[in-house]
Amino acid sequence: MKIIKTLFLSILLLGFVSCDDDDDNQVIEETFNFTAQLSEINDSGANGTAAITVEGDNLTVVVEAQGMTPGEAHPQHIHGLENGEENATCPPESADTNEDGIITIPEGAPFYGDVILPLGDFPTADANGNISYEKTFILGENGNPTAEDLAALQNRVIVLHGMNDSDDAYVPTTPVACGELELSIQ
Ligand SMILES: [Cu+2]
Repeated sequence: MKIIKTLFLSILLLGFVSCDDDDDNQVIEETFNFTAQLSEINDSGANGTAAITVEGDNLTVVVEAQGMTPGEAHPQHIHGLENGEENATCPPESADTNEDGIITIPEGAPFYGDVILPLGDFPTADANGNISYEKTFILGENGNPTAEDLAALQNRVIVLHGMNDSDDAYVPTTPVACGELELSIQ
């Protein structure tokens, strides 16, 4: 009789354990990693890499770029199409609709969309034109988009801006490098 009782208790206990395993009320903060290869736009000579890690409401961005205009601040953003369901892309040369040789922000917008998150403070390229940037943003705070607003980051792109025009005047808005974010499976 004692054995049966023990057995019964064991089964009951096992039952509880497996119930715990199925508990989906637990908050599990998964980490998602995204990467982008940044390629030049507008014959800027700029290129680089970007990596984004999202853990709960923390979004950390790392940008490493070369060939940027030395000593200048370079605006950089996560861009995307409305609601994030459509995949944003980097603009092809044909995006230069007025054919003046420069794809401007609005000319690129049909491909990469609006600014979803400005990656401030914008970094200044060193004397060799290199940028090394890392910052963590809290989603839903300080005017940052929520995780919901960001939607699927693999549908977003990163755009770096800022180069000299043909008169050697620095134009901070001109897109110089772009990369489509991809989810990297760890
Ligand atoms: Cu931008």
